[in-house]
Amino acid sequence: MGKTIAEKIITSHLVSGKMNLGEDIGLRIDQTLTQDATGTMAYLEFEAMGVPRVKTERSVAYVDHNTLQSGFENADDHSYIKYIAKKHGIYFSRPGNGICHQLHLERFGIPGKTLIGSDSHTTTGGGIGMLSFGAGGMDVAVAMGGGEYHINMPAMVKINLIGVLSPWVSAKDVILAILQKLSVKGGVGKIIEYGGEGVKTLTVPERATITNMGTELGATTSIFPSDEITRQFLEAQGRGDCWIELKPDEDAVYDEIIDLDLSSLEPLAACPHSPDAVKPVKDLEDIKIDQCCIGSCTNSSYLDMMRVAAVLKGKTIHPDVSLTIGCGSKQVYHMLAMNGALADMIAAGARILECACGPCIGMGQSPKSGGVSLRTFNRNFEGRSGTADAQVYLVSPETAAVSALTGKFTDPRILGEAPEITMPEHFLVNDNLIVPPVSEALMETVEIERGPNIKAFPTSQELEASVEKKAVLKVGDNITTDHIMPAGAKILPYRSNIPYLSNFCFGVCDQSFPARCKEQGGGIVIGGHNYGQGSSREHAALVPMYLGIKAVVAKSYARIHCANLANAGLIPLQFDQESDYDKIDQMDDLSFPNIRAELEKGCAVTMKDLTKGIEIKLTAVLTPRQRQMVLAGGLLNYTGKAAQKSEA
Ligand code: MIC
Ligand code: SF4
Repeated sequence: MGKTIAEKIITSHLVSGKMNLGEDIGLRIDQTLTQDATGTMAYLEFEAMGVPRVKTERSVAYVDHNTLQSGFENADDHSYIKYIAKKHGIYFSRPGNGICHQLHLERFGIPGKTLIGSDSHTTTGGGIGMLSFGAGGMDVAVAMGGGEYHINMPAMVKINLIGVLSPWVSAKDVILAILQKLSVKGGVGKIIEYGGEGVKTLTVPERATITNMGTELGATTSIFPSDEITRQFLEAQGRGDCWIELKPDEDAVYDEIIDLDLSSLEPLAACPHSPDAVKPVKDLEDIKIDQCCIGSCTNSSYLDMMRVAAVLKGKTIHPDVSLTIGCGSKQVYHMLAMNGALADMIAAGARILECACGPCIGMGQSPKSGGVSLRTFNRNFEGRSGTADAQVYLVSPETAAVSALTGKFTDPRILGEAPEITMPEHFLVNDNLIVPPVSEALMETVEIERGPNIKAFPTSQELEASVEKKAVLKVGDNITTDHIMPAGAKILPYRSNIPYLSNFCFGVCDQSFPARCKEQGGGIVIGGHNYGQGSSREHAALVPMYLGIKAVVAKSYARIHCANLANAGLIPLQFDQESDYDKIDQMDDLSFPNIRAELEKGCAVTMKDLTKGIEIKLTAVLTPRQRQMVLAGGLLNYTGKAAQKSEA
């Protein structure tokens, strides 16, 4: 039987398990990436493993998230990461160089290789034919140490692209159309592979916009073939020698095939507060706007920026709109500066930001109270912009640029003929902000600097025979990691300080949550469907663990968060009967009388609601390996135990 592209890469990287749908498989990881907001914790975990030099083919530490230095904290983290990189054979991308995913595509990504990154949008690498996954920091630490990365073998879905995009309709509209069709849960447990004639009409950065937001579909990852267009992109980056061709076998079998006619698409917008609340831009045209933000790992390529500059050229932004633009990389920024496009943006009145995540993660540029903000980003979760009641819409760069001129939602097709913008034959390559690893002899001499903000990561204990706790919080469907552990300029600087971060846990839903956990000595969280969607931040598991949360009981989970819970030693439990969710109220007394023995046996878990006097059956959403991890109190304890066993 023929193989899909993803199956081919999995086959060549399979270390353990069988490629049967839903089964736990372990993959060899060729490359890793970290960013600074998750990286500090990942490197603290890596240090705890005691591996002198990373065992991957390439590991890169980027600094792109916490770049607003309004105190010593972020600068301390950057410095720590710089020294860690030097000591352990890791490439270090300095602040100012750009956003990890854009940079990885430009400078390091290789078709056919595996990549995991401590950031959920690592899936961007699928645009260049990499099998790339977002993962928790602990998983990345293990991969850097040469360990396998575990996933459940996903289903294979093909999106068959037909036709060509109409003028002013862009790759962002393609993925928004898919989100409209499939929803934020539509990709769970699936790898989405793009194929069909339409693939040839999309450049690598456009493909990367689509694979980037595969994360918003909940997909395990997304991937495009590696073809002539991929080769041209790599050659233009001076890396043509890494190209290989990758395509599915003629007789590859997919679990599902979805046809998408590119020529039928129109400019779209995801409305507040979910990436799948998608409507045509033309239906929103009465809405006045306050802000437009262009950039982020979704839409900050050279092509995106040139299109924006063409719209802005010779015009002035609307008097009521603030327009910010942040390029994805120094390469893009530099090229715009050289060819005059940057001057067109500045002249039109754009506020140019440094090459970093910036407003996408609430690092500045929060909109005014109740403000309407059009963003070319990938997430519009409530409060993520830093303004609790802001109305954030996700759109293409073309829609954002033209709307910044008119002051209201505007379909870019009103502009008439679209400018002809082509991919450059050669990108401007200057890697002077990438610090390569040093020699083994030098590595040994490196002393790591640790600022006072860097605290040791919290440790967890082995699981006890039984657990009795209160349901300290009950939440609904689609709870994001931004709800559980908010980000933003005020909190992000404390990513390496779990005790401080714990004061903000679940702040978006209920500000009294941390205090209640302290009063009650921890507890259990009750959730709905797709619990933990969004970011890969393991802080959304480590912080609840620090507050004494023992388990989450939900209707279903998002993949990365579910793995992060297990890594932290928390038990992700799922209702066998969804209607049981309605029977539990916040502050009910819950008991799990045989939890340890049940997990050891791998059987159903019994929960008693002592307040209601009822018994509820649950399933632990854990692979056999994860069950052992949870019993040991998390991945680090488990890895330590496994090491002790092999020494004995
Ligand atoms: C995000 O887009 O939410 C982030 C910030 O990039 C996160 C990582 C983090 O929380 O540091 C992600 O997507 O994984
Ligand atoms: Fe950065 Fe935003 Fe991309 Fe996350 S989604 S990596 S915050 S640009």
